[in-house]
Amino acid sequence: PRTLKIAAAQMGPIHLTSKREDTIQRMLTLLTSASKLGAQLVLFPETALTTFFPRHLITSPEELESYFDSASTITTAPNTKPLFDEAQKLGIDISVGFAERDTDGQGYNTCVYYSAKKAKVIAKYRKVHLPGTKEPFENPDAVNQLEKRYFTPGNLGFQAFRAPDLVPGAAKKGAEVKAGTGDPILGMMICNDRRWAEGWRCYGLQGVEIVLCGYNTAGFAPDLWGTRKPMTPEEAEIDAVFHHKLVMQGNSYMNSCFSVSAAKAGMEDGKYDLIGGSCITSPEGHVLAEAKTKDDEIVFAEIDLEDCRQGKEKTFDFVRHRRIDQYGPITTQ
Ligand code: CDT
Repeated sequence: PRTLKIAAAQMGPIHLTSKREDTIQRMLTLLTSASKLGAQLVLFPETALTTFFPRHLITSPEELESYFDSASTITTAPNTKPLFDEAQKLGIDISVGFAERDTDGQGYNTCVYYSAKKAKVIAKYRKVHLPGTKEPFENPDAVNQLEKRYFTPGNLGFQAFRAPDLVPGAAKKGAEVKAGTGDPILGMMICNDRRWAEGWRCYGLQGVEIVLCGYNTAGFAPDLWGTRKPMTPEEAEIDAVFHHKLVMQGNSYMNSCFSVSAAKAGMEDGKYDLIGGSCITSPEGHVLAEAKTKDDEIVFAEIDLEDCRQGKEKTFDFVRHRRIDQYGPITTQ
């Protein structure tokens, strides 16, 4: 077996007025709780360090910059370093989402994977599917999602990577290393990406064993989601959680991988409700663990990566059964 203890660190609301030190302190508390359960890998949400600021039209450049961090200094900047130091001290790998300001001035909705063993960031992902609009909706009561205003679509693709020494004894060298053996094969995506089969399949084709996905999903946002039928906020939230779990379970099954999803949940900035529903799903599509609250909470499961093999080698056996000559439209339109 290649057993691994993994966790989603769901976070309750973070407000425009929240102080970074307080947010980091909450993340440290979550790490401590995860460590007590023996977690070796913990996923934090999308834009885990700030409120989900793309819901606001921010006109002050100084204010806008206060929500961005640099990927090159994320482990060393005084207002984020304590998180990575603690992860290293506890020996826990972490994946953290944040708004990235690149050296070329572009903004990206990014997450990094920090290896405790290597004491450094070993992988970075930039959100490909940016939802929402560049301009606010005309409806003054609409919930905006100005990701297309603040961010550039991700340009790093969906690159799976191995997490060194995450599973003790699993590492293998050279020709022995193939999917299903060796260090765990991971992939990261961010929120809206989870609804798109294409990203999952890119990871599936690289033998991914665990997909990590942090998210901020509005519970009620008819201008964003569309209004195919009128719903109360309560009904809309139930539907949003349903679709969240549907895509995590369905895509885990179709790519024979585990998934971990971590929400930023609850009422942010006084009136913007975000769904909870952080969960861990199995390669057979089952929910192994899920959040019970919409606040700071660790969702934990002990998994065996060998469970990916049934689907990868039998049910789907991608190499044997895929018919790539029939899939042209996927990349041509
Ligand atoms: N943060 C983020 O990507 N949220 C989106 C909202 C979708 S609006 C149609 C999500 O997919 O949950």
